[in-house]
Amino acid sequence: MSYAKQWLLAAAAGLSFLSAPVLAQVQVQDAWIRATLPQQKATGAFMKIQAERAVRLVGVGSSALPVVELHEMRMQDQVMKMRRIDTLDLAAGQTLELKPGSYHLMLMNLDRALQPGERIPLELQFEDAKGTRSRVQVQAEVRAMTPPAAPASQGQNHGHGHGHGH
Ligand SMILES: [Cu+2]
Repeated sequence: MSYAKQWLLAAAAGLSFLSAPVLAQVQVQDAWIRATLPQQKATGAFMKIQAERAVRLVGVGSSALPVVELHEMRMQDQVMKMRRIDTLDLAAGQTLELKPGSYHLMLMNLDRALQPGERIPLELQFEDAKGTRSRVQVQAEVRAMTPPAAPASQGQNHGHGHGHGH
């Protein structure tokens, strides 16, 4: 599929006089969401974003979730703090990894548990230096992650929580 995409980009570059539709200059890979427990209202979504040209991430959303925000996490006075940010700049050629403990999408006000193996559509909106906007849609896979500490209740052993991704 990436071959086809590269071919399309090359074709669009070669045929630019044909007012071709704006093609995304951004690739999103390895998008995943941390699975939630039934009462859990929020979780994170993570991915790798690669921009061929400098772009700004200006919007995030999902047709399947009530609230999606862009967040950053950073150390502040030796405490990890999370806050919402409106935009995120990517330099040309940069691959930015949204990952636990860093930038992430925050999925909030969840009304149901997100189960491992589910696929959830996420949409990112980018703006380039000319102000042209493009959208990238991805299907993020929900993955179970080993909790940092075992809960005090009786342990349920799910044997599939050890994947560290590819
Ligand atoms: Cu967050």
